[in-house]
Amino acid sequence: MSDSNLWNIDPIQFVGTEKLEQGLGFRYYDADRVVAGKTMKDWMRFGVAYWHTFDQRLVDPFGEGTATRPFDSYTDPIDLALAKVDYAFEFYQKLGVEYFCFHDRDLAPEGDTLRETNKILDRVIDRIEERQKETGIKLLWNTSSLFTNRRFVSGAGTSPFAEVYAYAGAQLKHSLEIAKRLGAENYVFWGGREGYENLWNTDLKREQDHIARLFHMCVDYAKEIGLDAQFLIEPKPKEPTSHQYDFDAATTIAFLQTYDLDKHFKLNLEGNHANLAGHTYQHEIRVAREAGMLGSLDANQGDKLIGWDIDEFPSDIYETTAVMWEILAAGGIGPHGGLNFDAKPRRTSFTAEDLFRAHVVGMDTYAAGLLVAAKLHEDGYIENLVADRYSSFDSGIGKTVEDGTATLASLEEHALDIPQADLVAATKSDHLECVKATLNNYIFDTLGRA
Ligand code: XUL
Ligand code: CO
Repeated sequence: MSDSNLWNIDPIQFVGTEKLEQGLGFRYYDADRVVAGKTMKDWMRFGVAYWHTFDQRLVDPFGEGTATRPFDSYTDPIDLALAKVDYAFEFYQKLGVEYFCFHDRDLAPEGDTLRETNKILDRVIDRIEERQKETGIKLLWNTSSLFTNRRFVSGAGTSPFAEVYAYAGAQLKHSLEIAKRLGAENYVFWGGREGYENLWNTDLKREQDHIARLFHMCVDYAKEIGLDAQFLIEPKPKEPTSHQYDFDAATTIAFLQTYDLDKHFKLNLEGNHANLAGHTYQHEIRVAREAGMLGSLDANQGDKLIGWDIDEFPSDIYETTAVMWEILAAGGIGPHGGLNFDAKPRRTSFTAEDLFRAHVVGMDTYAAGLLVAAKLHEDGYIENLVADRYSSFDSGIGKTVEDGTATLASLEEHALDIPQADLVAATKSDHLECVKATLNNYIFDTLGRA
């Protein structure tokens, strides 16, 4: 496997910062380089997304696919499905990533019944299992596509049609068996159509009760078959439905707590989804981290000028710095998490080589973000600034709030006679513009010397 050359490309190497022009080599990502006590590859655990990298034809809502791929000449769908596995594993090896992710339906075409579909799928799973054994490449997570096929027009676990719900459960059962067989580190649930188009014809409570039941069935079945993958829910506020139940991290955590599922699930957070919810990626990660619910990350970025989920490869150093700062603060990405490139090259960037280039840029931008974030943590710049900002809660009246002894009466006694001028004097400017400029300086300075 390792000396095959299906892609007609050499393994991607670390080349360092000699040249300014970015090509097919890593400037910053040096897999075994130790940063903040761990290798770069262990901090990030990069994954390749099967659906984008091997299936995506680079369509957009107005145009057909532009992608040219080395397996385009296959005409038989099953031959193609099997061949793609070989292309995929060579791709992971050439790029130097150790994880991959897939939906069941990314891998193989469907038959007429689920029994037939499972049979076709299992042939591809056999091939994946062989390649995993040969290469040591691991499954970061798998998932079930419960949104593409027409039957899921009104959802799967929240479908108003019981037959469709039952089918979804049956499909999930087989997907969990695959997770067990391939040793998945996590198992993801993204509710592609678990939401509504219109509230007037929707029984919101009944739909949420139904999907919670389905999640409990999954928890029970995982226990039954001895599957220890971490279960993850991936929030997204809209698209394809106009409102999705797993709107954002906070909403999803509340749902999990309401239905007594929070012990069994964590979150898989995605940059572009955060933006669609009106948040930054850092916000979503912070909310999950503080709640002990950070599971894994889908690495991509949105675009300020386009309102939909464009799944762009990460190239924004400010964002990757923020993400890696949170990950360093958490000590890692969840118990079994990684950075899965749920991303595709732009439609204009259509060659097979562009697939490698796009991943290289994503990995490099995260590696650069890690270097900057590690320097920030080493200096304690953010920690000190935040500790100072809240220091009035370390003693006096503030301390009584944090130790739980304050009451409205004690606050009144403290505040009743304080003159306005003293209250104004108790507030301090945060010099926010300088904080932002300091972050710029950390980026320029750290990478300038990387
Ligand atoms: C869709 C999305 C999915 C999930 C897995 O926006 O992010 O690809 O990651 O179903
Ligand atoms: Co995703």
